[in-house]
Amino acid sequence: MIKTVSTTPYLDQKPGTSGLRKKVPVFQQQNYAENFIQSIFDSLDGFEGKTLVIGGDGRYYNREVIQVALKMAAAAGFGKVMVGKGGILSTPAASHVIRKYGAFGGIILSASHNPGGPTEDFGIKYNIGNGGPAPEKITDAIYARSKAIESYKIIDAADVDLDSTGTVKLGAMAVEIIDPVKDYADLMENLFDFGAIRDLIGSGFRVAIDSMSAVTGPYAVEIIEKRLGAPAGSVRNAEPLPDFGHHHPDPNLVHAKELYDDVMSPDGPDFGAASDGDGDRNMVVGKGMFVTPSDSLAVIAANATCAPGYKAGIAGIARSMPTSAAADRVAEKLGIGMYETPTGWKFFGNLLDAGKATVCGEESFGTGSNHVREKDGLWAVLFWLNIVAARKQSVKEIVEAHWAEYGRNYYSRHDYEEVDTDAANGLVANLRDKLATLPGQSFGALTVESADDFAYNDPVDGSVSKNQGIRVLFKGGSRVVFRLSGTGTSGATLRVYVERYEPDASRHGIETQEALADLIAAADAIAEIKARTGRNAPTVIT
Ligand code: VG1
Ligand code: CO
Repeated sequence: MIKTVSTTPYLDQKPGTSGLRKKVPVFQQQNYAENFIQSIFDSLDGFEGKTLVIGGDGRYYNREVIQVALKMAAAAGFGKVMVGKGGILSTPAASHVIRKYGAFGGIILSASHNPGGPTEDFGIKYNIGNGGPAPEKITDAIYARSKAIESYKIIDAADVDLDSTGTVKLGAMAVEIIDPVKDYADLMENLFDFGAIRDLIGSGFRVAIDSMSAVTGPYAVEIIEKRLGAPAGSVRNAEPLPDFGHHHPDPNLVHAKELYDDVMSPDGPDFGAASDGDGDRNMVVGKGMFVTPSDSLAVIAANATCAPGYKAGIAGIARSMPTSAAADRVAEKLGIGMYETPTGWKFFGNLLDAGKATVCGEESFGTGSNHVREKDGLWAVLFWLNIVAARKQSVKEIVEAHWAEYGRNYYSRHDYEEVDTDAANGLVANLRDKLATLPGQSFGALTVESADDFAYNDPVDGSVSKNQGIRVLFKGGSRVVFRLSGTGTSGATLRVYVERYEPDASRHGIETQEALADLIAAADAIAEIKARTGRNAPTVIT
């Protein structure tokens, strides 16, 4: 019943920041998905008879690849596969299921915040037994294998019905179709004070959640409406659609603008939140206050003990290098460890496993903790609701009080999307060449103090990751960071991260872009962005 099919390698299956992401037509090439899945299995040891978790964000091509992955897992010798009903599992829920049931690992089918549909994006990611994204050692092995693969194994069998829960046999392997929501919702109920949040909502505090027609819909309806008692309809765009309703499922001020405008309107909700395609990102907005993801990490860390699951305090904080240093000030005050990692959640896994960090965050709308090994959108939303309920203050009051206590890190990211790849590579190469000569140079009133290409030494396993983003630090503590995206699927995306620390509370009310204007001009002067990309303005500002 097991067939061995011969194949030829594709040379472009290098996993990026978060798995392999390509346009659907690329994945639809003959044996493309099969090659990559076999390359994953060939890079792993000792899974015979063990359990694999499979789920995805419901985007176009999800169901087809799940059927292939199931039949290949059976041929590879897994004992059991657990799949979310309908092929659905949000990324944090998949991480939790892997951990809770002691699975060997998991395959998550998602291209996260990238659009979905027949000509849009698809992705495959492998997570290890701790529930987190495979570390570079494994993704490098998968890539190497994909360039040499000559055959894959698959069993000949009918498709599995993904729409009814229960266990069926696929060859010698068991396939258990599970409720994708329940385990995750139970976990959230254990971590947060649902009673206090229920009382807050019962007292008339209005919550609006935009699931952006992506995977979090069923989770948010169960948790926010059913368990926490928010009125029906509090979760909008709650049905996961294969093309996300033609939207970009990226929760930020550009793509979740409708929700933002709604919360900012005089009779709009008190609290708004949105999640991305696979449910690991979050945007939090309070009336009159958009919370930057970097601030969100800092506020959550500073108020962690409000939530029952974190009552004992946190052991440490980790953030990606481009994320603002707002959380560093909290760590300093709490006297706990602070870790600065490269972009991408895979770098947090070791710190979480070793108990060095409890909460982690990225500027890209990602926050999470040691409850799973992925960032977690709804977790962050619930944490905020828990803090609001415990402090009996609005989001705006909480953030302003935080700035008054710690100072404010003005922060913005400018993305230049679908830039010509050669132009983007040239820009970065030019920056690298300049690094040594930048210190001492002035741009307007700003003088460069130091400049480097960020390298990370993992304090747990000693591995080194180089070339993780170019940092230019100015005297006084402001900085700009440049790096190329590792999740895009067409051309290159240049990300420019800009940050200024302002301790003076009387200067905390400035509009962000205005507060950063001189740094934005310096970034252009240093990297020659306009000249090299031909762009006058960023595509997306967050
Ligand atoms: C982006 C973000 C990064 C995040 C990654 C995956 O990567 O910047 O912080 O971890 O997406 O998030 P890049 O390489 O494009 O900058 V998700 O929600 O796609 O799983
Ligand atoms: Co995501």
